Amino acid sequence: MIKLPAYNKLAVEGTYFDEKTCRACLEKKLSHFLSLGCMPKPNGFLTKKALLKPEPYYPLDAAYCKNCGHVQTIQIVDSKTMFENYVYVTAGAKPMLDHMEETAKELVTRFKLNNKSLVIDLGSNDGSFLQYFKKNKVKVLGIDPAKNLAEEAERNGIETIADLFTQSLAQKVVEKKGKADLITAFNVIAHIPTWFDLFAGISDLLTTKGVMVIEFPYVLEMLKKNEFDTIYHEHFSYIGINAMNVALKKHGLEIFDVQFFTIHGGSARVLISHTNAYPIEKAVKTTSAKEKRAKLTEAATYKNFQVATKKVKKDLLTLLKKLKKENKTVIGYGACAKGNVLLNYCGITSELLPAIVDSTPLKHGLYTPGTHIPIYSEAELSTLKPDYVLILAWNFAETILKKCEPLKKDGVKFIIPIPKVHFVK
Ligand code: DWN
Repeated sequence: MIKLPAYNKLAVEGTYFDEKTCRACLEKKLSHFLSLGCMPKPNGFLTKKALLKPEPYYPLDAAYCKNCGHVQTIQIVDSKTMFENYVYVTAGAKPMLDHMEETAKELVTRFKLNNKSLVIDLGSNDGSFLQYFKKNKVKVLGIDPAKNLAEEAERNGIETIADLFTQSLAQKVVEKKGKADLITAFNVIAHIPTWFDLFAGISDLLTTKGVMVIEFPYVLEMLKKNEFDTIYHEHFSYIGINAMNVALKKHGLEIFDVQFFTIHGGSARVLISHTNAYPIEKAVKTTSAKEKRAKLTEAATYKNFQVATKKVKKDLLTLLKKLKKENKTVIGYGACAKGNVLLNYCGITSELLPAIVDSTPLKHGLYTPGTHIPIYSEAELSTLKPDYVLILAWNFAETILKKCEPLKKDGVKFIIPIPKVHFVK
């Protein structure tokens, strides 16, 4: 039985339930290792009017499975509540678009996709990823629960089903469109709580030699780099290949290749097929052995994570309070889900961080969930006259710093909060 810290019940307004079963192996051997307190929806950006209304809060705790080493959140918030109207837009981050374009080219070549092939993207967002396949004359279909983004994708010429992916939806797609030669799911699988329904659907939807390509922030990177702010209610799972294979094998699927990328703080990309459809690449064996050495099923592996998380909170608050006392202005860069987790966990409001700039037009004029910090366009950064910039989207620090070269030359200093609070040299 998991013993959770008592929460201030008054803060907890949202509806959720505590998951006691491992998402990957279905064993009831979860062990709690992190509490981040009560959180609003990570992408629950607010209009000015909505600031006056109560916001649903949910406790946020993480656990690992003592049986298979899978890492997951304990509290499960209803997917529709979180994803139905979504303001995270793939096109908001150019490095992600470049990464997707590169990936589409590689997959079209590797699997000889052509105008007879069907590619389906799960969590297709605004259709950005599928555009690159469409350019290669491949047939495409998007599936995403966010109605607002599905409409945007349709406007971009990408046929999209606005719904959550389930096995029954997969079967309807097979009837209408046939089976898929390639299914992609980039930064999506962590957002799907029902892995068994998901992988049953994939098994039905893939052709005999069909391939599913899943990309996700890699659990060993998260633990190594203390990326606690990537733990939030949208991310039900924090994924390694050994635990994922446990779930896949129950549906006659397996991982036959794995690659690693620096995007999103360190991501893994796995290629999945029906069992024995492709030879298992050496990278799968070496990665599996690395995960075994990481002892993901043992308490000792997680014991420093909460300590390091508390240290980021203490150091960041000390620094921001010191700068405020010195009448220095600190502006945030990147109105992102991980930034909202960090700000809510630390209790940082517009008193210490008066504004945040972001490249996503959908977010301009909105306010951050829980902390109510106003969001401006990147072009307004200089008019906000920062002495310091706190890079909340630290996973894109390189791109952001390039954009801020002129400010850097004017003496503006840059702070990155993860893995520990530090200044950019
Ligand atoms: O899994 C998820 C990841 C992939 O994306 C989703 N659950 C939600 C979202 O998480 P996030 O909001 O933390 O993601 P990003 O992509 O790290 O957010 C970056 C934010 O920074 C975006 O709002 C765009 C913004 N940005 C910017 O203002 N200037 C990004 C770049 C590259 C820039 O130059």
